[in-house]
This record gives sequence, C-alpha cells and structure tokens, in this order.
Amino acid sequence: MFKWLNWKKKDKKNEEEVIEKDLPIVEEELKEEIDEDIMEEELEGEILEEELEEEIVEEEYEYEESIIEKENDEAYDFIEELEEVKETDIEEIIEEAPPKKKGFFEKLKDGLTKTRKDMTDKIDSILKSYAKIDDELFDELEEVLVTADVGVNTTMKLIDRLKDRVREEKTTNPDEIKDLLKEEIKEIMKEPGVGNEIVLDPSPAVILVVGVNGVGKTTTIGKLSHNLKKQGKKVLIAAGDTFRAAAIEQLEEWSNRAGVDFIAHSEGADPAAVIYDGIQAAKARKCDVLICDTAGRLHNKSNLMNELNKIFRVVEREYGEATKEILLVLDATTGQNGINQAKVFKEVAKITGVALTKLDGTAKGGVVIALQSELGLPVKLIGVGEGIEDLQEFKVDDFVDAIFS
Ligand SMILES: Nc1nc2c(ncn2[C@@H]2O[C@H](COP(=O)(O)OP(=O)(O)O)[C@@H](O)[C@H]2O)c(=O)[nH]1
Ligand SMILES: [Mg+2]
Repeated sequence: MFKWLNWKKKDKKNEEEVIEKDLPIVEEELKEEIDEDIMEEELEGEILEEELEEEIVEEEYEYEESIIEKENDEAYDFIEELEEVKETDIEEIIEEAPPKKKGFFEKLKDGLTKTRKDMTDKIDSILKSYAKIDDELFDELEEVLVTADVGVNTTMKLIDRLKDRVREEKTTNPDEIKDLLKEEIKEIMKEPGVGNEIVLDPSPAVILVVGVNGVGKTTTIGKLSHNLKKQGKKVLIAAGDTFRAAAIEQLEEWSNRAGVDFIAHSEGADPAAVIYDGIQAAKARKCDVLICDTAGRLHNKSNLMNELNKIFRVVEREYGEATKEILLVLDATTGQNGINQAKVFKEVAKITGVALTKLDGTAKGGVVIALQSELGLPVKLIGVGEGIEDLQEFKVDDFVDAIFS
C-alpha cells in the first residue's frame, strides 16, 4: 500500500515534470493558433469590409439610378402633359378659327381694296359734293379715272358715253352717275369681243407665259398649275427661263407645291430646247396642259423677239395640234409702264391674253380697263396675292362689282 502510494506520488511528480516541460510548447502552439485565428479573423474582417463597401457602392448606385429613373419618368410625364396641352390648344385654335374659307368674290374684293379705295371712294366724295350734274363734275371724274390708270383714251370714251347716257335718260341726280359709270365700264370692257376665258380645249393645250422680269410669271405658273390640277387636268411645267439657276429652282418648288410634273435643263441652256423636251414629255405622258416659263429680258427688243420666235417655231413644228395660249404677265403696280410693256410684247408675239398680277397691292386696278379696251388684250387671270390660291379667272362683271361695291 505504501509502495503504491509512493509510486503514485512519484507518478504524479513525473506527470508534473512532463507538464512543466510541455507547457511552454503547448503555450507556444496555442499562441500560434490564436495568432493564426486572429490573422484569419483580420483577413475575414478585411474581406467583409470590402464586401460591405462594395454593397454600399452598389446601393448608392441603385439609389442614384432610381432617382434618375424617377426624374426621367417625371420628365416624360411633363412632356406628355405639355403635348396634351399643345393638342388641346391646337384644337381650341382650330375651333376658334373662322370655319369657312373666304368666297371667291370676298377674296377678289379684298385683293382690290386699294383700287376700290382710290377709285370708288374718290368718285363717291366727288358725287356727294355736287348738287347737280355739270361739266365740272365730269372733269373731276375724268381726273380720278386717269390717275387710277384707266388710260386717257378709255377715260375720254367713258366720259363721252356717260354724258350721252345722262342726256338720253335726263338724269339730274349726281348719285345716279355711279351706277351709270359702272354699267358703261362693263360695256366698254366687253367690247373687243374677245373672251376672258383661258382656252384649253380641245386637249392637249400649251400655254406660253411671257413678260418682263419680276412681273410674276413663275408665281402665276405655280398658281395656275394648282388651279388646273384641281380641275382634274394633267399638267406639265417646262422651265424655259434658263437665264438664272434660281429661276429654275423657284419654278421646281412651285411644281412641287402644286403637285405637277416638271421638266428643266441646266442654267444657260437653250430655252427652245427645254420647250422641245417639254413637248415630247407632254406627249409621252399624255398631259392635258403644258405650261412654259420664259425669260423676260426686255433690254433688247430684237433679242426678245428672236428668243420668243424660236420657241414659237418649235411649238408650231412639234405641237401643231395643241390649243395655244400666249399669256402675257403684267404687274398691276406698274400702271402705265405695264401698258407700255403690253405694247412691246404685242409687237413680238400674238398675245392671246393677260395675267395681271399684284392687284392686291395697288390702287392701279384701272389698268385692267385700259388693257382690255385700249389694247384689245383680254385680261384672263388676275393675281391677288402670293399664295397658291391667289389666282382667279377674270370676269368683267365680278371685277367691276368688286371695285364699285
Ligand atoms: N402681292 C403679290 N405678289 C405677287 C403676285 N404675283 C407675284 N408676286 C410676287 O412678285 C415677285 C416676282 O414674282 P416671280 O414669279 O418671280 O416673277 P417673274 O420674274 O416674272 O417670274 C415674287 O416675290 C412674287 O411673290 C401677286 O398676285 N400678288
Ligand atoms: Mg421667273
């Protein structure tokens, strides 16, 4: 028993010695383990931190994205709202706009406002200032008519006829003069016996448009094409004014606006060659009306005559069967100058009618009366504005009524 105890004691001592010996090693190992753990944890911590940072960045990004999306949505809504407002505004504007277009006669009256003011208002005030009809009254009337570019000869003729009527009908009241004058003007304008209608039948037809620069040839061709197309006619325009490239482009623009065919060569080309091509194209495409623009350089009468004659020869030779109109375009604002141009063109071409432009901008509408009664040139078309709808067929009664209304 004692021995066992002793042994046991010894054993314990041994054990203590072993522990004492091993302890530093264990401690070392443990420290190492702890260090490793710490390192691991630190590493993990770092990774975690990184991940966290990434997450934060991602969240911030998402947040920013959502803000942008929201702003975009708001912007889209705003645009939609704006568009809705715009649409309703337009609808309102359309609703508020006068529903009907002006009638033919109203437009004519508008276009002739200046002529009416100048001529009729003056006539009215003269007639009001006289208690009886005498020579002095006729003198004053004569002056008004001459200054309205009715023309001296036509004015004299009108005054003579007016005096005859007054005598025949024993008129004493100056107020009645106005109606008499209106009737006499209508009569005198219808005298030449030439119709005021453009003749395009039988089909095919060709219209040669002549006149000096700037009177409104190209514009008139554009408007006329539009009118004829509306009547169901197939129209082709030929750009015979080859003098400037801009003139060709301007005519092409009008052909696009009117929606009709267009034939052109380049700047400086021979106008007669353009017209030749126009005729061939009109035949091939079975057009009803070929309208030819021409250059209007009046600096030299023989030049003008040569150029136009060459064109007329081509038309005669290539399109003998066509119904022909030679339309002289005159600018109403030039008054007597227009009359002089008409005289020159009458010498170089068989003018069949006149298109009188810019009647909307002048008080010289009286020139229509002079052209018709003095030169025997029927006015067939009148321009009362720059728009595509601003060309009207000329009717004596409508015209005189519009001036005297
Ligand atoms: N107010 C008004 N201007 C017109 C009329 N016809 C033509 N014009 C204008 O007159 C100018 C000359 O016209 P354009 O056709 O180029 O003349 P062209 O040289 O004879 O071809 C342009 O500015 C046209 O807009 C019209 O009836 N009324
Ligand atoms: Mg032109």
